[in-house]
Amino acid sequence: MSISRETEEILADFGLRSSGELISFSPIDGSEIGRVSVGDPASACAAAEKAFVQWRVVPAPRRGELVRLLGDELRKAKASLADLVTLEAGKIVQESLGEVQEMIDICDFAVGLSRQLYGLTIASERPNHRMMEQWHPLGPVLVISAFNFPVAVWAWNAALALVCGNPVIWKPSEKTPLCAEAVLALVNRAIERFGDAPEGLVQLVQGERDIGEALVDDPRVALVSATGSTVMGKAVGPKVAARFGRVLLELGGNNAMIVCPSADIELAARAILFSSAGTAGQRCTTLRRLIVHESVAGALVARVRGLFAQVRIGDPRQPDTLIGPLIDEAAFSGMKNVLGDHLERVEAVPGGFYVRPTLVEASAQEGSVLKETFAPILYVLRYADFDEALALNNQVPQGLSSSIFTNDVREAERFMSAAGSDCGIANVNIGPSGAEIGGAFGGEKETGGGRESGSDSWRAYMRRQTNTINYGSDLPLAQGVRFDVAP
Ligand code: UN1
Repeated sequence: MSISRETEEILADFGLRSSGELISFSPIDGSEIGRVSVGDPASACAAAEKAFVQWRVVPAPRRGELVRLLGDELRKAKASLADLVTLEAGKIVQESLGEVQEMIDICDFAVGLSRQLYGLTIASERPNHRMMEQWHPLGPVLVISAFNFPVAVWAWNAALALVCGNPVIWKPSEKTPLCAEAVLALVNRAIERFGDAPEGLVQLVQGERDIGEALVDDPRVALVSATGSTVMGKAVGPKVAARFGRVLLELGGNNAMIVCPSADIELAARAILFSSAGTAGQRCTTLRRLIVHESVAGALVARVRGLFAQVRIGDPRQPDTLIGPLIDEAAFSGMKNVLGDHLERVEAVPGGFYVRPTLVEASAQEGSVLKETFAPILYVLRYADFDEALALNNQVPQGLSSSIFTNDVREAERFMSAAGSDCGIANVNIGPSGAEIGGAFGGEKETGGGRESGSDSWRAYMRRQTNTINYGSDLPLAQGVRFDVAP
């Protein structure tokens, strides 16, 4: 069956038919697999503003019920949605299933959270006074998502935004519009079962950059949560700041792994394969720099080279494939610009861009080693002294994820200490990618500083209100200030 026919059948499962001016291509063979219509940012913002007025007063646990129903729909449609992710984003089926599971997990998390949007009670310095903090809904949340996680990253944001009382507008990557349509179909099923959600609570606005920009500039959007390149973030951040809106940025990573003399080399090699070559190197958490102690470098590099030579690259629908295609020709050119003739293209499926992961021994951390190339290139840097390894980990503009392989507790603890890794994520004896939803996800420096998903990331989707209540018959002022009118 052709890829477009396969896509058509899956879309039919979601009650969808392809039509419109925006074309989706499958990275598997470059063929057209469907079309969607470009959305209207202004009417979406107007509808979201109206929906907000109703949704913000719905009790949070009831809002959680909608997210519970969404999780239920996702469980039922897990296999078909994963297949669509594979067809449109080129991920292997295992990873696509994992991505949908990540959506289910965050829904479960958000349902629990809908009964735990806690504020503090604060001891007042004044007699007969009470202080407290409340968390109120913020307003419409715009989610800009990238092709590489075409459904999960939206879910991290949407599940939290909804229980926090906010409408959601989704501008997905123009490379993965069909996945977004399918998710919206599931949202609509959940909304139907829920019964009385306001119209316009969850909207999809398809389009290219101009559509994203119009949404970003709209003052009715209270929070812009954007995932993508640092270049995109540099454009979005100042625009939103100029209108005093809120941003949550999850941008580029240039993630390292330090491998120490005491490390379990076989474990490290397996983690390196998954984190550098998995998803064809197209995760923001992908391992891009291997900082390895000179005493173990020879053995580890040989082992990783062996794994790269042997890993199965090809059609992501095949169960034994570990590495699918790059998203498109532009991604291939980006990799070619760095590797030149060292780039090994794999002739897997005609029309697709399949590449072999490539290890590059770098003598210094400079040039392309400092940049995020969204492709499976792994730079190797050798170190002699642990301080040098830590410095190399941190001496890049990005600060998303990092990891260390060591069995020396001092090295592990130093790596996670205030003077250690400067990244938002620092792992021990696992690679830098493949995070669980329970933790806060995001990073520092050019990664943008935002935190999504678990822990207390929900606070970014709410506004904090401090309340002081006087239940006495006097009016004492804070700091003991006297301001009395003479009798
Ligand atoms: C991304 O690439 O934008 O930690 C997100 C991971 C995934 C999320 C990656 N859970 O690799």
